[in-house]
Formats: sequence, C-alpha cells, structure tokens
Amino acid sequence: MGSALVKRLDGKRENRIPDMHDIAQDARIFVAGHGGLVGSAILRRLEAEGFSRLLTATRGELDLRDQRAVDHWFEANRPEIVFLVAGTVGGILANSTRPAEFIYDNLMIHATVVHAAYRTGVRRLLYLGSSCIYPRHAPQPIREQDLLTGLLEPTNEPYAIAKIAGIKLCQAYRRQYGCDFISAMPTNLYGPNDNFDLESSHVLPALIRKFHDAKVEGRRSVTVWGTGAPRREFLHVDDLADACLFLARHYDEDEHVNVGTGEDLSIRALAELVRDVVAPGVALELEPTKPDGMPRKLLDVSRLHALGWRHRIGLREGVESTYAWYQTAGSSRLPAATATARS
Ligand code: GFB
Repeated sequence: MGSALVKRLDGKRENRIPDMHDIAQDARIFVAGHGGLVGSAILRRLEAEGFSRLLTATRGELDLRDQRAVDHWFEANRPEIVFLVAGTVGGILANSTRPAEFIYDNLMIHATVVHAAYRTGVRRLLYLGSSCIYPRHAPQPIREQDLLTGLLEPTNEPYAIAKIAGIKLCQAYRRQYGCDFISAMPTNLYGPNDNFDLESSHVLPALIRKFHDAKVEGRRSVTVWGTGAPRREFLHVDDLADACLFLARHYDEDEHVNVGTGEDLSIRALAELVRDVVAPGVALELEPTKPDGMPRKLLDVSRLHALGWRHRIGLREGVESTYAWYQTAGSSRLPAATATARS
C-alpha cells in the first residue's frame, strides 16, 4: 500500500495509508454497545471525525439478545456499517461467578447482530473479541494463528467460547454469503467510562478505585488480588477506537487481527504504577487466595503493525488521564457501573 500526506484533526500533516474502504461522512453507522467502555470511545471518535448519521440503541430500546427485535431494528434503521462491540463483560471474579450470563448474553448478541447484518445487507461489520480467546498456555507473544491450539483459561472459558463463536460467525457469513465482516481481538482495555465496581471490574480500574479510596479514607494499604506475578498488556480505549476505525477502512480478510501495544508488565508492577499516580506512599498487600487467571497474556501485534497501525498512548499517561476522568465523572457513576452488564 502506498502512503499519502493527510491533514489530521490537530492540523498537523502525516503520512497515512490511503483508505481501502472509504466510509462516507453520511454513512449510517451503528455502534452496538455505545454505552460501554469501548462503544463510547468509538462513538466519541466517530463524532470527532464528523460522521453525521450515527445510530445507537440503549438496552431499554433494543435487547440485542432478541433476534426478532434486532431484525426489526435493522430493517427500520438500515445501518451500512456496524461496530459490534456490545457484550456482557467483566473482570476475573465476575467471569468466574456469572459464567451463564457471560456465555448466554454474548453468544446471543453476536448471533443476532451478525445475522441481522447479513439479512439487511450491511456493507461492513467489525466484531470485537477479546484476548482471552487464546489457550492458557499459548506461546508468548500470542499470534493470531494460536487460536484453538490448546485448552482455555478456566476462569473465563464460557466468555472465551462465546468470543470464539463470534469470530467463527463472521468467518462463516463471509465464506457462505460473501459478507464483509471482520474481527479484531483487543488486549486488556481501560479508559474513561470503564467499570470501577470492585466486584465486577477489571484490574486497572479496580486499582484506581482502591488507591483513590485509600487516599480519601486515610488508609495505609490496598489489597491486590492474586500473587502479583501474572503479566498483562493494557491498551487505552481511545487507541482501540482508532484501531477499529483503521481496520474498518483498511482490513478485509477472514482472519481476526490482534490489537495491543506489544508490551506487558506484572500485576505487581501495574499496582505500583497506579499507586504512584493515585496515592503515592500507600502500601500494596497481596491476597494470594484470589485467582491469578492466565499467567501471561501478551499479544503479538506484528500483523497490525505491518498493516500500518501503532498505539500512541503510553500506560502511565493513560492511567493519569483515566484517573483524572474518574475524579471528575467516574466516581459519580459508580451505582450505575455496579450493574456491570453490557459494554
Ligand atoms: O483484569 P482482570 O480481572 O482479568 O485481572 P483477566 C487481571 C489480573 O489482575 C488477575 C489481578 O491476576 C487478578 O487476580 N488483580 C489484582 C485484580 N487485583 C485485582 C482487583 O482488584 N480486581 C481485579 N479484577 N483483578 C479477564 C477475563 O481476565 O480479562 C475476561 O476474565 C476478559 O474474560 C478480560 O478477557 C480482558 O485479564 O485475568
């Protein structure tokens, strides 16, 4: 692919790969799951780029698990582009204690939306999975072709099975019906609009909240689940939104694409970083009775790099801006976030 000089929103010019699939400014674009961490970031990004016909539906307006309701909504609204980023999501504890919701909700949502998109002739659909689709003992960093080469991590197997089914749905509809449906597999995400509820959240927002509460309440230590040894990779959700738009414009193949930074750190190191940003001086206390989950989960992002995309937001910078968001907007949203539900 050749590159071209493009003017960015901030006025600077950069070399950018020309769009393979131009998305018209007035295309009808449906963000399924716009209320969650990922969907809200994609919506912000589409609004910033000036797309004028963005479609959303709240959970009250449309139950994405209901095929008839989804079919009806697609027929009435006729989206041309779909970002399928809705789902029931949560951290290691929520995955372990609510496995039925995690498998049922996600299997249903993926199937109804993909099927309705096919029936109504959606031009492009981007489906978002998760890095937990890969085997527990996959070689690190994990390549796309490591999918289905070994047993899954037990703490999130039901969710992972649903997420794998989503990839296979997109591939099957592409092969049988020629649908232009693609899949992206992001690493662990964080950012504004995350869930900060301690029972159901992922580790990064949980640590921000724990250190913030310790600072406000004058406590001297914070508990960190597990041994602190597992390693994770973290991507800011604004970078993910950028990658989703990039893939929607430039990628048109059957195989899913990993989306990450290519860098990881231990949970202990993450806790120290969050502590230094939020509440310097507060001590960490490990709680080894809580599960560690997958020992390491680092994505091989060479395919995405080869396509021409790289992340921009460093982890420390991202934690700082997410904490700033939490202090202004996040803590007031806690009761709503407690419901976890769909992203
Ligand atoms: O982010 P997390 O819940 O999910 O946990 P996974 C990551 C690691 O952080 C685990 C540890 O080793 C946790 O034990 N941890 C330490 C904590 N303190 C805390 C805490 O206060 N809260 C939480 N939540 N963790 C999820 C999957 O796995 O990753 C999902 O369950 C999904 O299916 C998601 O794939 C991206 O990275 O272990």
